[in-house]
Amino acid sequence: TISYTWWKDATIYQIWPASYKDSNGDGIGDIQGIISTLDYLKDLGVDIIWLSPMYDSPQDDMGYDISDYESVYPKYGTLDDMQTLIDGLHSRGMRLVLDLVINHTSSEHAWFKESRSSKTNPKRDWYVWKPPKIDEHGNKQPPNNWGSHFSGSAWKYDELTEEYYLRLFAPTQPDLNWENPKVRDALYDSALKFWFDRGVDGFRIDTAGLYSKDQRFQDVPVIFPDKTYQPSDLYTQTGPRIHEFHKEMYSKVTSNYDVMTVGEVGHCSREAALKYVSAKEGEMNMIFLFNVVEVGSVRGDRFKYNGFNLIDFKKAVESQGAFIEGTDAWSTVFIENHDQPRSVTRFGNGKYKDTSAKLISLLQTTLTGTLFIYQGQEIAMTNLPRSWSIEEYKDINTVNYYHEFKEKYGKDADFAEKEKKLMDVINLVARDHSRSPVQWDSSAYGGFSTVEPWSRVNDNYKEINVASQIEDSNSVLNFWRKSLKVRKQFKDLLIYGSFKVLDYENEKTFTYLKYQSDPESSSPKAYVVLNFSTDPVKFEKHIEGEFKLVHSNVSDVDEETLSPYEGRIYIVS
Ligand code: TEU
Ligand code: CA
Repeated sequence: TISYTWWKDATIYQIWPASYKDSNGDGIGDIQGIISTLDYLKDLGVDIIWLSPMYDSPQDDMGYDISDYESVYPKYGTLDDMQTLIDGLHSRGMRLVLDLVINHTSSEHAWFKESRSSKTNPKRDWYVWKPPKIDEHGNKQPPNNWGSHFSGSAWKYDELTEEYYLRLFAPTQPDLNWENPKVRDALYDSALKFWFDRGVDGFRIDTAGLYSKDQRFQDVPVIFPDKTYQPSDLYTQTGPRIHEFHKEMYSKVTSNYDVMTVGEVGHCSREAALKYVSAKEGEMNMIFLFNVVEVGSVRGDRFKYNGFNLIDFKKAVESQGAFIEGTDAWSTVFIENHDQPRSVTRFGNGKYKDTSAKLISLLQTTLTGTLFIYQGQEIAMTNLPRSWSIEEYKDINTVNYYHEFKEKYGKDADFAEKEKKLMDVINLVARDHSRSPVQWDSSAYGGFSTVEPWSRVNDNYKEINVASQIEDSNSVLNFWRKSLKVRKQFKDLLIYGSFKVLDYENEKTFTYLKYQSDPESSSPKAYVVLNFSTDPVKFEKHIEGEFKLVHSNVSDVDEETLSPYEGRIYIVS
């Protein structure tokens, strides 16, 4: 039996506030800009908005460095604007999910200012402070060899009290000490309850696996031959108390509201995933795993990229969703977000841009789990042009990586060649590609703003924008609108169904079944056929039965052949 819930049925649309829509002509997106598009989102088929951090912040990591949980970054708007957004969504039968960033705060947060002020301050152990290690030359060194996600050591030395503090991300993102119950209770009050009491319907929980650190703080094995550090998720996803902390947060706060939580864990075992999101565990409702978005990447280093292949992609799709089958757990379907490049560039093909974007829509809308789409994905916004230089990239992850790379190899005779290779990878996988302003129309700055925006608009805004696609029945936007309707129409198969790949070894096609009872039974199934290649391929009927075509991304469907990047959904009885 299927247990339907609003957060399983939903299509969730992620908004990156800085780049979505500028309503007051200061070049920065804002909450009033979001409010002005609610009918557009409703009409697209969006049920819930996930709004990335809009709290007060120095913006070093674009809002994932929060200086006051109970506030709004002034350039985005006010607490009243947030209430208008919440009410505007609820009046349309829609909902709002915010971003919960509680592994760390900004170094500008009042808590950290107190904590760093002296070793005896009552908030000293609200963060993770350690004395330096003294090396054989008598020099101060970090307490261990942990590496940051944003390059360099995971420890920042603080002159005032002559100690290091832990920062798994930027030096201005000090990790909170979750071992301290006062920290946890303060977070439950000001990061969670404050917003739940204003009608927020849930949270996307940032770095949900990192809060519990092994308190021995031992060195970890260095895994890359060039002796670079590895990021925290290779050793802090297995913190001894992580499930205890999530159970406490659920029982003390989340369980008291009709809300949902989705944890950004990224990498973990199947057992851990089931502990995080089985209903009976009482931790979180669903999980973001990075299997699909990291196909071809070297684990732990976004910019060490080995290239895409379809077989790995099929395995990643299956492992990200099928682990919940036969359990009371739930998962997510996504292929873009603010940390990922544009899917049509990464997994599609610029020469078949619209067709491959629609193919990705067929894939995403036929997979089991809660579906997330990212702003601009619905109109097939692409990565930034390869011609743009490193100066156009603003994301701390990209900028730090480039500078560290230049420090390391800048004097090499073949640096120009090495730099070109790195720019090729940055041009494919940097987080900046999803953070350029949304292209609303062909007017100046893509209709995002009336002045030059904080981040350069992609050069192709005249060809790719919402306005030109709204009226075009053959546009990617209208294809997504239909795909979302088809997903709901056959939700028992497409949202809640089981999954079986039929062509694992095929290097060009990705074909699978979605079904309710078992693949052999005569009950209706969805039969999804996707050609992820530039070649026409033979259409094979892997199963018997009456085939009814319900959606495809080409107008003339040929019985024998799939054209390049053609996809089809059949219901087979
Ligand atoms: O991301 C955590 C995370 O694992 C990724 O950021 C990844 O490690 C990073 O992109 C480096 O490749 C969450 C947020 O999604 C991200 O935007 C924040 O920068 C990060 O946490 C810190 O809050
Ligand atoms: Ca603005």
